[in-house]
Amino acid sequence: MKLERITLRQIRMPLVHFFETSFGRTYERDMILVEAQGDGASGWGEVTAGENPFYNEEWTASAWMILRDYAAPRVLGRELRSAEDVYPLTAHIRGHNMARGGLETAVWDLEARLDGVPLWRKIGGGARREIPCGVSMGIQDSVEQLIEKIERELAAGYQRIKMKIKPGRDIDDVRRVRERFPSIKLMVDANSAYTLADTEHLKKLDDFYLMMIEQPLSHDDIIDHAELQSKLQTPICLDECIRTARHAEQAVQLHACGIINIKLGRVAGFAEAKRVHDVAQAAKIPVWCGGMLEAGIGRAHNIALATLPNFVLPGDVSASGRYWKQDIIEPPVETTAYGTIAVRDDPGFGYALDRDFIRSITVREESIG
Ligand code: OSB
Ligand code: MG
Repeated sequence: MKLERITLRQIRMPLVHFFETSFGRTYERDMILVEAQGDGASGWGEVTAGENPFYNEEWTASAWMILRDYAAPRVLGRELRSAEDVYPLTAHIRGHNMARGGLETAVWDLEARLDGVPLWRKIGGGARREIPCGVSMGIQDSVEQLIEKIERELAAGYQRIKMKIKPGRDIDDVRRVRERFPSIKLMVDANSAYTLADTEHLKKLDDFYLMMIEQPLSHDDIIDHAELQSKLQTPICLDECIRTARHAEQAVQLHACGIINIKLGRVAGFAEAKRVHDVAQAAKIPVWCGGMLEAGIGRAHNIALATLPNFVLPGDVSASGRYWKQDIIEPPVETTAYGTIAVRDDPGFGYALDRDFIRSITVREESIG
């Protein structure tokens, strides 16, 4: 397999409802689609970076430059034995995993299409025919609003609820939600809003039999999480700070978490995501697939990833309609009445692209090669 051309397209899509985390509010997404062309076919990937460098160091504009000036030139024209080769070819770039991952996942899709097989098969998945789904609820203007929205998501069948927390919107909000829904699978995500000085405060969360507390401490920390985990009954789930399989190994060694959230972009694509998955599985740590408010391509890649065997917990991958009035794929991602997404068997990521719609929302386009 040899890449002849890589095309970047930046698309802009308003969210159906704003999404608030401890680091800010998002109303509209600016995403880069990566089309990798070679051997007479095209594969597609999506860059999951945010619009600002607040979740990690990347944002849409930085990802564009990394892809154009560093990642694409390192892969174009090379004879690739498989998509596995992309990760080492771009490993010279420090950080910028989401930019690298946008290209890497496109090459996996290309390879699957060239072989005429679904992406989930290409990556070694297929442990389940339907993936279990939860939803991630942003911070709302009031807890009443949050409760109302949770009611709707539970009625739609979603299997677990994640609520975002931040200082000032944590213990009391969680208590209200738990009182209203005594037996649902409930978890919280702090997106690095606390420090070890908040240990006594965070221990109050142990009263609400949460499934897990996601990334309470710094985005780049593992050691303090180990310290905090030793004082909490609730399992810690790591997100931001697990950027490589080596980080997963270190988290295991230090007992820093009981669960890991795997995001394709954060770990630079499928090859490293599989290695993180394998490290966690060997340590008997369950994993689930996180989300970054993806459009259809990223969502479809997440579905393929979540068919690997150790993705045993409901993830943050949910229906397109929760985010978009119209998605860039056909059909949109939909869930069953009992909160799962059926895995598709079409070649590659399994959905058709709505090219006319993509063209209509493209704000920038550039081809390399
Ligand atoms: O930490 O999981 C996170 C969205 C943007 C940035 C970080 C996170 C999230 C989510 C949303 O929780 C998951 C989704 O619904 O796509
Ligand atoms: Mg998170």
